[in-house]
Amino acid sequence: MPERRKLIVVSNRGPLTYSRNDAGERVAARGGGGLVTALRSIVTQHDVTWIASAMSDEDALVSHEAAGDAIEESADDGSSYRLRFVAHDPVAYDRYYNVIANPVLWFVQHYLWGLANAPEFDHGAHAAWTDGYLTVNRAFADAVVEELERSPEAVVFFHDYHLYVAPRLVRERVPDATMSHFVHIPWVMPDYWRVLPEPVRRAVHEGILANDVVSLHTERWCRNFLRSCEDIVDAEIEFERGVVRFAGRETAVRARPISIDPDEFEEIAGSEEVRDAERDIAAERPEFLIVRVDRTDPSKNIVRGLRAYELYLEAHPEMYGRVGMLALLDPSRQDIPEYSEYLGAIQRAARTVNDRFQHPGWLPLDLRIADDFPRAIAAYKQFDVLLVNAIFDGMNLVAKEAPLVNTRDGALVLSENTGAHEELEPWVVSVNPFDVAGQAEALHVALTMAADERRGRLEAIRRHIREHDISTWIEAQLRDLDEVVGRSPTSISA
Ligand code: ADQ
Repeated sequence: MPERRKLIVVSNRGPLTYSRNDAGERVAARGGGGLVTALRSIVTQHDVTWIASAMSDEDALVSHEAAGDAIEESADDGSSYRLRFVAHDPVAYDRYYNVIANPVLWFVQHYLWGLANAPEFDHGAHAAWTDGYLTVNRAFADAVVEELERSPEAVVFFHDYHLYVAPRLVRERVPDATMSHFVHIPWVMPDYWRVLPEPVRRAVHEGILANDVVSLHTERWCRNFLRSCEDIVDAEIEFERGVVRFAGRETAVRARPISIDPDEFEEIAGSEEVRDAERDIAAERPEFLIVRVDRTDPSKNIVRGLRAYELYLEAHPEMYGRVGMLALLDPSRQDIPEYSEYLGAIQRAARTVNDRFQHPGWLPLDLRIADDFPRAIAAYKQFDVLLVNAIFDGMNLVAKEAPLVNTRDGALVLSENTGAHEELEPWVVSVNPFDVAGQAEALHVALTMAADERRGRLEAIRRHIREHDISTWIEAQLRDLDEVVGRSPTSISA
């Protein structure tokens, strides 16, 4: 067993959120999303204080009742942890989340703009930066500083693009804090960061460089990070060692690919709810089933994936009636216009496929837009081909989860721009996310791959995931922190 450590985990979304049920009682629901899924196991292994935004009115009330302090919570397996909600001003939070974090930073870090028409960084965006993103980051930094006063030996573990500025604000007040930041999404080339006004892109880089360690999923994102630190804030870089020197400090940059908890996942796959959903899918499925599971996010490239399936059907009339695609899409970020428009585009593309090809007794594409986790896991068990064609994706956990529980020796068609591709490349059918003709051909290759070939590849993926699971990921990051702790300030200010 690894040594138990005091950790302060800081992320926008917490592991659970409270609401009231019909009887007026307070109930907790598990938070969704890749980050929370991945981090949940950390509370069982270490002494964790988790700082997160109050997402609901009830969360804010919980925070108010605790006078802003943490409450004791327990994980599914009974291990206890401290949970501290930060209740933000609703207008500041809306600007931070719905104007800057998701429509700006997420879009930058997945190259989602064609620059001829977007973005326009207007007065509203400038105000959202100063009176939204910075305000919320300041509130997070205040909470971290208070927790460090309580437990000075704790290490701080920041997560993701919502919190780029907070580390610097903590460093200014607690110079010897030990801090690490994990970025769950890609890091883009320096010139794309120049879409953002100079003070904004500078604040992002200066903020994150206040950490002792910055980790990303892949070597590719690390290289981009090092290059952009050199270019945007003129930092001194040692590319070979993965070190950035800036403002008299050193930051180590490491590739630490996130993973899953295989045992927990197999348990979920065997649950009653998932087996019920699987029976439904099995009763309706055609001979060959292509599956995709995504949030309705433009970065996931769903529209091009549907177009590729249309091209595949056009080229393979022999498969009519025998093949089907099941697209399980969790509606995401619908308060943001780009996301609601994207959902419309998905529905139109789906309509085109079915209008062109369906005939009595055969629906080529079954599109389900719903938040239905058990059905998603049931589909993981049933696919013959899993399609993951993201434009860019930090890792993509679906590509790791689904092969683990699949029961049909299914094949994985995987975008070369996902973090998962850096690990799984030898065993997947690789696709370029923009090449819809190539994706159509890849579907054909995957659907006609010999059975022993499919089985061999799937087993190799499973072995890799078991050998590189979520605890490996967490322990690697704690080791990275151990390496930097104890460095004297003089030895780092070269
Ligand atoms: P996401 O963009 O959310 O994550 P992904 O990695 O595919 O993408 O994770 C989605 C997760 O949600 C999976 O664990 C999946 O099982 C789960 N899920 C699917 N349907 C669900 C539902 N209806 N309810 C709840 N959960 C559901 C971001 C980055 C990724 C990175 C992860 C983790 O964009 O690149 O892999 O964080 O770092």
